[in-house]
Parts: sequence; structure tokens; C-alpha cells
Amino acid sequence: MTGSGARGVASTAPTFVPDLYAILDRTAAAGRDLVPILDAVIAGGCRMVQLREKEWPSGKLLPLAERMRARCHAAGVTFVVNDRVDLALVLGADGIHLGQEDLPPQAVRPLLRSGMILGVSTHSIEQARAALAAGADYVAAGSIFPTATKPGFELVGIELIRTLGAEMRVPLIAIGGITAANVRAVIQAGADGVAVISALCSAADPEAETRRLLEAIRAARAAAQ
Ligand code: TZP
Ligand code: MG
Repeated sequence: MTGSGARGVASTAPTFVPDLYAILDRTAAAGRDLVPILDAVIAGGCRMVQLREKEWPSGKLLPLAERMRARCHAAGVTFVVNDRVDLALVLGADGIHLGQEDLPPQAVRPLLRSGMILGVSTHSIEQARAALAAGADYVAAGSIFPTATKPGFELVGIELIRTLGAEMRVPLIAIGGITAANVRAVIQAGADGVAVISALCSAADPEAETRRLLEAIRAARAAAQ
């Protein structure tokens, strides 16, 4: 369990705090260097970061990923790689995040270092249950709200969080269109945390935005107690 009282990953993984999960993506950052954004979200108090890259091949991504991993580890921040199991292993990342069209979690788990976090993106009750049964350490569910990061992507709505919050035994992370203005409703619906791309990557001041999101999450939790 984490200090927040939310469900926590019961593995030997390094710090895993499922409150604010910052997903850093070059496209969402409009080509801005991700390293200063990473430094800003860490300075703002974020404890878990994912590198998401849909365009660059892994060889091109490696130097940036190594810099990001080193900074996360120096700060005690959990560092997860999206999609690319090979890169996560080469880097010694803390975890890997898989989508519905990536390699299945059952196939990937045996490749991972002991204690490595395996997260899975889901878009329905059935997918979330399957991810749990496959041994996911956390389940992400979305898109909760409309988002430019995945335009036209199926909206699952906050109702899915309400349903899954009652039955997931691992941290439930809401994703999709989440901002400081709407995060309260998502946490109150039962999410342990939220994953955020554009609200952080496109923020003029990602450190201040991180603080705003964390404050809103903590306020929502406090109100729910
Ligand atoms: N999966 C479901 S919605 C989404 C992903 C990766 C995009 C979330 O991005 P944003 O910018 O935080 O809405
Ligand atoms: Mg994927």
C-alpha cells in the first residue's frame, strides 16, 4: 500500500505511487525536448513517469530514454516505457506499459526482471478483467474524456471507473482528457490515480501544472474520506 491509502503494487518494484502518472510524449510536447519537461514534473512532485513514443524507432529513442531513466532513478521516480519491451529491458526501466494491440502481458511477464511493473491499457470491463487475470500490476482505463492525444478514440466515460474501482485488486489508473479541472470527479469515482499526457506535455509551466493536478487529487481523496 502507498502512503496515500490507495491500492499499491505489491511487488518489489521501486517507488510506485499511483496518484499522478505523467506520460511524456514528444508529439504531445510539439517537439519540445522532453528532458526539461521531465525535470519540471519531478520538481512538481510527480513520482511516476512513462516515456511514450509512437514515431521514432527504438535505436533513435535510446539516448533520450537513457537520459530520462537516469534522471528518474536519481530522483527515485518510477520510470516506465510504453509499448517497447526490448527498450525497457535494455534500459533497465522500472516497468513496461502495454496496450491492447501490444504483446500480451502473459507473454511479456516471463521476460521481465523480478519486480518490474507491468501495466496494461484497457477500454472495457472485459479488458480490465483480462488484464487483471493476466497479472497486470496496474490497470489503466480510458479514454475517460475526449482528448486530442487520441482523437476519435472510444470514450468509456467515468462510469467505467466507478465499476472497476469496486473490483480491481491492483491500482486503477484513469486516462484520457484528464486535467486539474476534472480530476476530482475521476478520483471520487474510484480511480487510484490518473495518467496525463497533454495537460503536462503542452503546459506552459509543467511544474505548476503538476502541482495543480496533485493538489486536486489530494483534495479529492481528502473529501472522499
Ligand atoms: N489511452 C487512452 S486515452 C489516451 C491513451 C494513451 C490519451 C491520453 O492523453 P491525454 O492527452 O492525457 O488526454
Ligand atoms: Mg501500446
